[in-house]
Amino acid sequence: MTLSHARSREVMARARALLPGGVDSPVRAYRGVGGDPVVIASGAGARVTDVDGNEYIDYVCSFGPLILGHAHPAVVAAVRDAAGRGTSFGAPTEAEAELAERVIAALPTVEMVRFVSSGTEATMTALRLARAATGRDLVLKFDGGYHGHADGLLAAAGSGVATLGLPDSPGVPAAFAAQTLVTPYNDLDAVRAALEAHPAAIACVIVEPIAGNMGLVEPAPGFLEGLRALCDEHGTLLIFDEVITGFRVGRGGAQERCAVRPDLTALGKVIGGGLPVGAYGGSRTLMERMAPVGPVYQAGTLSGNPLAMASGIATLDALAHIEGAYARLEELGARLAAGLERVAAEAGVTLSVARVGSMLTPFFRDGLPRNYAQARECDTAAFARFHAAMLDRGVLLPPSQFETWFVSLAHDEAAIDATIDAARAALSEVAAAR
Ligand code: KE4
Repeated sequence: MTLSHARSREVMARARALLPGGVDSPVRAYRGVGGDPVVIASGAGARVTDVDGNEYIDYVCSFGPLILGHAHPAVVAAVRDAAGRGTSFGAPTEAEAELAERVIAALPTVEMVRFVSSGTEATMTALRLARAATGRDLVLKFDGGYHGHADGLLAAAGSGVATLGLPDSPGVPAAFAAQTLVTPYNDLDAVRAALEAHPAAIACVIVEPIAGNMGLVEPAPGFLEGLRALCDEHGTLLIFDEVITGFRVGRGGAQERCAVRPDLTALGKVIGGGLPVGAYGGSRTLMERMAPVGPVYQAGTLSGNPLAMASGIATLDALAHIEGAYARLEELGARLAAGLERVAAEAGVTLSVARVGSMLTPFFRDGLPRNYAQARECDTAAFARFHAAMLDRGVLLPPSQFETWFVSLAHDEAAIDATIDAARAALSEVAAAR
């Protein structure tokens, strides 16, 4: 049964004349899977409805923020209530302290935090703070790690592991990219080599403690601990980019699960509950280097916006008051992963499913990738066929093999089982298309 997408196509034709690719963020344009994106009209719980009236079980979940599902009553009420009192003041509000207290109470290494409006701002500022604190200019990131679109973080790996980065986008000056070293994820030797090749010159290592932007790639045993030790040895700060994992893989994020203590943490997504919020935090000593207390500058007209704060507070409070929330997310994620593996085996399709809690990525390759080079070996054509076949069966997946699926607390066994049934048929289509 092929769904009608006539109205989506009409809206996208109009949007393409107004917005590059008709979108405000490139991944939404479906270049990773081909075909036309569906235009979403509304969401409720685990489902979204497009402008043609087609309903989908949703695993995009806004790429992570909607851990409670769409239009959660408590979140909607909090945002409506805040809006009625005014949307922005350019002045301190109590809600910022309210959300800050919740974030600090949850994260073992965060004594002080500052809110911004996106994950990009959070990581960009964390790097600036690390550079100011160490007096060093170079930073190190990992191939396949995505930390937002700040110039210095759009750097691709240089020729060797210790060579300086190259621009990963036109418009990024070579001089900016050259301040960024890029090494393979899960490769401590490469990090050690880079630190030794640039003694006392690397301000920080920024890492996704559970990588979500290659698809989901877990840290190898000892990798994060090894980064901590190498950073300590070289006077380099360790930054955990927990924009995805913060409050997603547990109340204390990945840093609580792995018991590795970063010097700075970047946050976003869940702490805004679907409204624009990012944050960075760490020790009081480090954070009080930030203006107006210290000299390191960062600012934002809508930083700490009352509606975004209300959404974040409502989301974290709902999470905290749902008995066994993370155990439930683990249960639903495990059910989905096991079902996908089962129906792939039935269809004779090679699929390796990576999962941590309610984050998962089925990789169309034999074996779980340990880094971006291995993730890129996936059969992305097969993923594209799978994505289209699932869409046609009422399941909305992130439109790229290199993204992570998200399960929310609004998903239930019926939604998961319906997804697995759709996957059984979709994977048969993939197998037949070979
Ligand atoms: P934003 O600036 O998009 O709020 O956050 C940037 C960011 C930082 N760190 C991590 C680990 C991230 O995953 C992101 C953004 N994630 C992507 C999806 N993989 C957002 C989706 C998009 O770009 O449209």
